Amino acid sequence: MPTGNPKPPLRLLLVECNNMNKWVGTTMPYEMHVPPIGLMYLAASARRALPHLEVRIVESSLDCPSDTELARILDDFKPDVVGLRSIAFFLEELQRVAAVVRQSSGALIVAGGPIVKAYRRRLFEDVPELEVAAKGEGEETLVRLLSGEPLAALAGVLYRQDGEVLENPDREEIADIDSLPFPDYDLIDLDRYEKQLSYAYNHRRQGVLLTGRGCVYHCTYCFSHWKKMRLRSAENVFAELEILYTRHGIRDFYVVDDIFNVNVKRALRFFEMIREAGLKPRFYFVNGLRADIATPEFVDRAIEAGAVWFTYAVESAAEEIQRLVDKRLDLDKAREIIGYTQRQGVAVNISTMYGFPTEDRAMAQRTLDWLGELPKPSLLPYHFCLRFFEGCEINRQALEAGWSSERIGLTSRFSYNDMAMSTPTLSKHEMNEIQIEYHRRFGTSNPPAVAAAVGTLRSIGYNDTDIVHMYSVLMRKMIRNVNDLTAVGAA
Ligand code: B12
Ligand code: SF4
Repeated sequence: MPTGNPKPPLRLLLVECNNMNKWVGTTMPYEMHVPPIGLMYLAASARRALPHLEVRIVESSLDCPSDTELARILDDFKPDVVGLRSIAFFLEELQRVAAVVRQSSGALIVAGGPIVKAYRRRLFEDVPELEVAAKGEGEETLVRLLSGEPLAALAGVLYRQDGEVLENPDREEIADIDSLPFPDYDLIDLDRYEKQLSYAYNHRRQGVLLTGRGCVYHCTYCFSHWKKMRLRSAENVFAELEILYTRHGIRDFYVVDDIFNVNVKRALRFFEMIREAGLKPRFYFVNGLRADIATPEFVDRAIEAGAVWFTYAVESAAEEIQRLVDKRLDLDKAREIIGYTQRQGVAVNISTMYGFPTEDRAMAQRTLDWLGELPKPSLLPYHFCLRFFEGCEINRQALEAGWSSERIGLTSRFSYNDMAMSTPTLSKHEMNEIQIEYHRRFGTSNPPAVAAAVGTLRSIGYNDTDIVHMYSVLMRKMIRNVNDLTAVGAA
């Protein structure tokens, strides 16, 4: 018989507010869903600190795309607090979720994630139901909030009081991120995520690894809501991987760091630990690796440890643009290591963009021609049009270059797939030309490029279903059969 007077459970519902239809932009049945590790990190810390806490995590586009489904979840779980994570792009979804929560429950509504840094006080105007918003890193803030710390004393939040929005000072970021508990996989259904497309467009039991927070570089277009760069130790990352591998049967790990290879020594130590333990995972570096600090040794050891997918962030091959955005990538070194990685037979993606302030057609052309010097095209055929996020230095640079603030503000609400808007130095017609040339030379209108990419994908374990679903999303057309792919590409 339990004795004493245990605390009544406190119920926390965490909702990833996203709308995959808006993102993919069509009625495509295949959607990308990635385990929401931001919320899984929050849940792990909150559960460790508050044993009487009951937590549930849902993803709005997966679990409750309709208001009725969301209301049912609220009615069933009866949360005391609802925590919402979102990004600027999904403001309308955050609004929808907050409105349903308020209609169906009396729970405290707290928001977090990149949307808070992007909108700050304005978020309270756009989301009238919002009571508290957490800036930046959320673990400590959430634990203290749930523990009952008065809002006035709680660092790292904005909150509504008597019709006013008040802002407290930022919270100091956790210096030793090895001290954080690992994201809580018990709160998500891995089988369900396996049915969706992963960040690398395949169907797998997905492990998501975040081995560091923040970046040492300061590219002017980059939206980062971490202040200082902090890395987990190789030992700590390996310990998480081992648990996911042995306890959860995960073999596929998607690394979502801003820049995984910033400390090469740490990366090599991590790969060595995997080799020594005899584990056979597959790694997908789905976010940018910095090409001019990657070495053949890094690539070789990564592949030995199971890496099958590398993404190098180049952005522009025009030196003026590299200087403007303060990326200053050594393009010769980048060309060399990208070619080297491609020759190892793994998937290599090259992130490039156009539409920078002051960039004209000739500068944009240099990026296309530079791509033409590589042994192979990027496996993912994306040539992005630059998007602007509130709070980034590049917005000021664009204003200086004569852009209207309205034009700057609008772009963060677009998906990568949406049509680009002209700039003072690049007309819409020129942007179309760039996209057409990109796809004709390197992308989906180039049958040999598509066929080569399909060959690489097969060699790293993609089956026909993965490939058909992946290309249906990339081409925004229903592809029925892998053999139809080159024909569709040519169309
Ligand atoms: C993985 C990822 C994806 C994945 C998965 C989506 C996801 N879960 O975010 C995919 C590939 C689907 C994706 C797509 C897109 N993404 Co994305 N993505 C990321 C990435 C690389 C990592 C996110 C992550 O897991 N971070 C790690 C966790 C621990 O951090 P977190 O989630 O922010 O959570 C912490 C805090 O924010 C806070 N917190 C979060 N929620 C809450 C809630 C409460 C209640 C509290 C108290 C605290 C709190 O506490 C958490 C722990 O400290 C980030 C870049 C980055 N460095 O964060 C971009 C990023 C989030 N993506 C971004 C964008 C723009 C997109 C797209 C719109 C791109 C496009 N134009 O098409 C699409 C949208 C589709 C979608 N579903 O999100 C932007 C958002 C910018 C903005 N101002 O809003 C970012 C910041 C990248 C960037 N620098 O531009 N993305
Ligand atoms: S774009 Fe990449 S390298 Fe540049 S600051 Fe952002 S994360 Fe760092």
